Amino acid sequence: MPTFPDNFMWGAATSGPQTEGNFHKQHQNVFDYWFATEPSAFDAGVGPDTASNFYNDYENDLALMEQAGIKGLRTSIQWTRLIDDFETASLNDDGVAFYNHVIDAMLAHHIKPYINLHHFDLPVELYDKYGGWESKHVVDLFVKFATQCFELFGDRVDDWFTFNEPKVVVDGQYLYGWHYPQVVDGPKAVQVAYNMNLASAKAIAKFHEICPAAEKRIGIILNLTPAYPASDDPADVEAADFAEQWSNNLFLDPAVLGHFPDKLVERFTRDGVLWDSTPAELAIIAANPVDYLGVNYYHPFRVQRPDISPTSLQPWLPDIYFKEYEMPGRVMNVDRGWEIYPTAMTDIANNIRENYHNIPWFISENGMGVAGEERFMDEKGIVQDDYRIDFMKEHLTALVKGINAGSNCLGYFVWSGIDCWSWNHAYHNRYGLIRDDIHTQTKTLKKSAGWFNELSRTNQFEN
Ligand code: BGP
Repeated sequence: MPTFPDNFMWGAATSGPQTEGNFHKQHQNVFDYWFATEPSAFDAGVGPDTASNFYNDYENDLALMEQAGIKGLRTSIQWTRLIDDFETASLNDDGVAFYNHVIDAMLAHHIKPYINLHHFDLPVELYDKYGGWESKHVVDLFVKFATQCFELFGDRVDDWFTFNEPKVVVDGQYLYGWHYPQVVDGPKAVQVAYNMNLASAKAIAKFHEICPAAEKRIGIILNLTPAYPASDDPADVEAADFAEQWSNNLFLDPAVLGHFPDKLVERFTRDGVLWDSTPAELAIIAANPVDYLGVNYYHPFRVQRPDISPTSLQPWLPDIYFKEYEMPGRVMNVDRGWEIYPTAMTDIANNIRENYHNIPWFISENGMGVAGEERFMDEKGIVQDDYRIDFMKEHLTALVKGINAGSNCLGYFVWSGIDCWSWNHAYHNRYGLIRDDIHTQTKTLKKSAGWFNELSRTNQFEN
């Protein structure tokens, strides 16, 4: 029977922009603005304005999470809610009161808060004025916002994260046009990656000044997608090696080891796209590694050699070095379009143990998004989501292998506690242990919530 260490943290993850709704929010983030100007970019024209109504319903939502055995909740503070003036980081009273209440309510429900500071939600004003993460001024504004968070909530919150999936910001907002501002520019994306690494290190430095106690810890959340070559042909292996560096090590190495991967720096230098950096900034990155890591894992990255020659693609894009590969026979989550490959959990655990000082880490997101869950409701209205339970079992079985081999994994946070708004896909795919009927804002525990509660109580499950 898969069994987890004592004190293993059984949690759930979500984010401010995906749950709160925009009630009383002063500013728009890039998604709010995009929805206001182009609602058709979102599934069924549903935007983040109401989301899961967490702003109004957090007491009830947290009570249900407690019933689901969720002992830790990872959510985020929205920059656009907490701050009135981004230049001075002056506070918004309603925002401060809201996050104070939420944190107090989590503690009252025996749910440990894990607070993240950025979940894709750049204030649109900072894009309009400065180009967002292209700008080092925005790096410093983020640090001012982070400082306010540590000072306001650091007394009650022990566990912090600077960014959720900064690589998705690089890819989605600056490289492939998935997310607003839909910039498609390789060299800018490279600079954005550097700036976000710098912002994380600078915020970590501030955190340790403001919250020096040993039980206070800060990390970064990375979506690690292990890159597997399509074959053992050297050209495929080399492509996978680049994909691993670009997709994973670009943030993992500076966060944990304090420096960027040499191979990547060499390639960017050769291609004339290396970021603008200073020795003083690189020293800040070197001096401020994370205390621990959050790892979001959903799917692997299958890679083959590129079919374009490096010189033919102008302007520069990283795709000159690799191409995604659809492995025949792969198991798919058809609704989300992602391969299901639990073994990668073991590979991630081993990689962190062997190559990253066996740093403490969590699975900070893992979950199964399914469309049309009404189909699976029983006569009492309970979603019988056995597929979600099976998904968690398979991934946890692979994770426990890594833990038994010595990996220092401290917990598992399922995505998500409650069905929430998912960027372009809005409410199409549901991930929650708790169902949200978005028409009535009624919340109901799914079958998986009962299973999770048992897991969290016993630290083990029957396979
Ligand atoms: C991660 C994000 C989450 C969440 C999840 C599910 O990348 O951190 O915010 O959305 O993916 O993905 P999606 O919502 O695109 O189905």
